[in-house]
Formats: sequence, structure tokens, C-alpha cells
Amino acid sequence: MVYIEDILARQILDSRGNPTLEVDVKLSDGNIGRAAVPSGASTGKYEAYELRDKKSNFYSGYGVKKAIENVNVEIFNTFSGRNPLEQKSIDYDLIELDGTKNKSRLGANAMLGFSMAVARAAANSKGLQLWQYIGGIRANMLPVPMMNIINGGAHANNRLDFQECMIMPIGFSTFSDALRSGVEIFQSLKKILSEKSLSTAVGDEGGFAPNINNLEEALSYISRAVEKSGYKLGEEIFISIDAAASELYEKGYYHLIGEDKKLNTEELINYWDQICKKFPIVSIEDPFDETDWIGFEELTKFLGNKLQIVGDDLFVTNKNRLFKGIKNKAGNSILIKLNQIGTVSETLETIELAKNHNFGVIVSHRSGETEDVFISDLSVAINAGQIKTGSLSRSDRTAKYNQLLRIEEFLGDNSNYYGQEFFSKYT
Ligand code: 2PG
Ligand code: MG
Repeated sequence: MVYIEDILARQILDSRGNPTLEVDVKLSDGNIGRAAVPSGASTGKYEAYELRDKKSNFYSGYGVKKAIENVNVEIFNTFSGRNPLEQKSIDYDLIELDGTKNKSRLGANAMLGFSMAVARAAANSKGLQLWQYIGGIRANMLPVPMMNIINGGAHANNRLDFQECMIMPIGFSTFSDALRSGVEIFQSLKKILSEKSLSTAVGDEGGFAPNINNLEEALSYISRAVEKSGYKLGEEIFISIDAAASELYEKGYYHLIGEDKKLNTEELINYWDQICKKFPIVSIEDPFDETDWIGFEELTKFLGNKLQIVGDDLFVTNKNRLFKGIKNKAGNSILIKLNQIGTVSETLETIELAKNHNFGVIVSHRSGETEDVFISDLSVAINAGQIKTGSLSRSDRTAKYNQLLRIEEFLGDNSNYYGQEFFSKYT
């Protein structure tokens, strides 16, 4: 039997220059699995706990020394000698070892780094690519990318209230053509913005962060860029938004400072309705606060057959929260982030629950990323159909697209692109 011989965590840097963990799992057959852990900025309050040292004179409190020690001592002592193919029992023993509800003792970052590295090591040991190992022979679907080409909210220092304005190249038959359209639109947008003397510096996810202060203006610039690139908005290219509304919510109201508006839930529903009438929007993520179940339910009732309504902070990749959403018809899709829940197995279980109830599944990066492309493989492994991994600049973002290009090439004629299926569901 192949077994885990060594486990080694080290500190590396994420795309914001903050420390994070990279974990190596070395097997008795000589194979190594390596994984790095991402980190959010607009984190949901129900996410698993990210362990930071909080010593202000050391990486401004962002150090991960304790999390690294937890991997190198406790996790190593418990899991060396184990069979890496037993992902599920390893993950559940890891949860038990931690012993807390939110993974705060060992740290979800420590746990996830190990869990992901085990999966990679097992794949390598089997001579398989990660997506093949996780997905088996049914894995063949390349995802529609949600490309975040205008950044706002907590990811940029402009006045745009909402966090992400994304394009979705749906009307294409291959991933590589869809990606190309995104790149061309991104470059056109750059020209349009600079002609208007607006900044073309990029935000955390590689999209532009021009100093504009309302959503309509941002979407108008995107519409022009689509047109200038020779694509048809509403036929080939559609718009998707991550409102990240938890960041705007205080005492029952949504404070849109850039737009100078203070809206209650009902007024915000109306706001979404109006903006959907003006632009071909097919997906809105976190249109309401993570506690505003009523908002999600009402919007789903009202627009859920036309629109993907995605829970990110609402569900935090957590099976129990998703279950509540399914029961109450709050949203119709889930954003999947491994580090919101903290192990590979729990992530896969949440995905399975979503799929069994016809919820859309979007595999997602975090705003603080690394060069690790685990999520690209995951998106294909589970035939998610959608991936959200930022804009068309910054290697931390393009690395994910580049891995999808490699997988597409490998699958050749066996590959499918989700565009048409998405199209028939929501457009
Ligand atoms: C989000 C993510 C990723 P963060 O809100 O969906 O785009 O941002 O990682 O900052 O939570
Ligand atoms: Mg989000």
C-alpha cells in the first residue's frame, strides 16, 4: 500500500503579498502532492476559520506560523502512514482532530492545504491528472468563465459599490473561443477607458478599477467594449454581477455610497429588476446580505426563472446552509470555494447536494490567490459548467484559464463547453 510518508507546510505569498500556506504531501512511492491556500477579502461571516497569527509586528498580523506548525506537527503526527487514496476518511478524521465547529483550532487554511495536497498526491500516485482523479471518465465539461473585468467594492479603491462586473461568453462552442472573446473585450475596454482618461490600473482580480461610481456606468462601458470587439451582447456575451451585498448592509439597509442610495430589501429587489431590464444580465451573486434570506427568496420567486441567483456569502460552500436555501427556494445556484468550508470532501458533498437539487454550480477563486490551479481541475472534474476566476490579467488569474486550455487540449474531441446548456436554461 502506498502511504503518506511526509507532510510539510511552508509559508509562501499570495497575490496580495500576504502570507499563506503551501503544503507538500510526500508518498512512500516518491510522488508528491503540492497545494496552496487562497484567501478572501469580502469573507462571509459563516466561513470556516482562517488562522492568522495576529501579531501586528509580523506581516501586519497576517502571519500563518501557527497554521504551518499545526500541519507540520499535529497533522503530520496523525496522518503519516495513512493511505492517500482514502480522501474522505482522512478529511473526516481531520475534522474530528480539529474538534471545533468552524475549524478554528487547527485553522481551515491549515486543514485545506493538507486536504488538497493529499488529493494531488493521490492523483500523481495513480498517474492521473487531478481532474481525472476526482472526476473519473465522466469529467469532460469545460466551464463558462465569469470574467471580472471591472472591479469595485472591497476589491478596489474606486467608488463602485458592487464588487464584480463580469462578462460570460455563453454563445460559443469551445472554451478557447470563449476565452479569446473575453481577452478581446478586455483589451477593447482598456482602450475605451484610457480614451476617457480613466485609470486602467487593475484591482485584486485583474479587472480594471476605474473611478466610476455607479453600476449602470460600469455596465455601459462593458457594453461598448463588447460592441467594439465585434461581439453581440445578449447573444454571445452576457453579463454577470457579484454584488457582494453583505459588504453594503447595515441595520436593515443597503448603503450604496457611490450611487448615493440607501435601499431596503424591497427597494433593492426593484433595483435589480430595473438593471436587468437595461442589460442582458444572466447571473447575480449575493444580491443581498448573508442574513437576508427573505431578499434571496423574493428575488428567486420574482426572477429565478430568468436569472441565476447565486449564494456565496449566503451558503459559504456549507451543506447545511445550502440545504436551507434549497428548502426555502432562496437562490438557485451556489458559488463553491474550497476554503470557505476547509476540506476537499466536504466541498464535493456540497456540490453533490447542489447538483441533486438542480442548483447551478460555479467553482470560484478567492480575491487573494496563488499560482495553484486546483479550482480549474475541480471545475472540470465535477462538470460544474461555470468557473469564476477573475479577469484576463495577473498570472494568479490567467494561470487558471491556462490550465483549462491544457485540459481542453487533452480532452480533444471529448470535451464539451457548457455555453449552450447555460443558454437554454436562462436566456
Ligand atoms: C467573492 C470573492 C471572489 P473574496 O466574493 O466572490 O471573487 O471575493 O475572495 O474577496 O471573498
Ligand atoms: Mg462573492
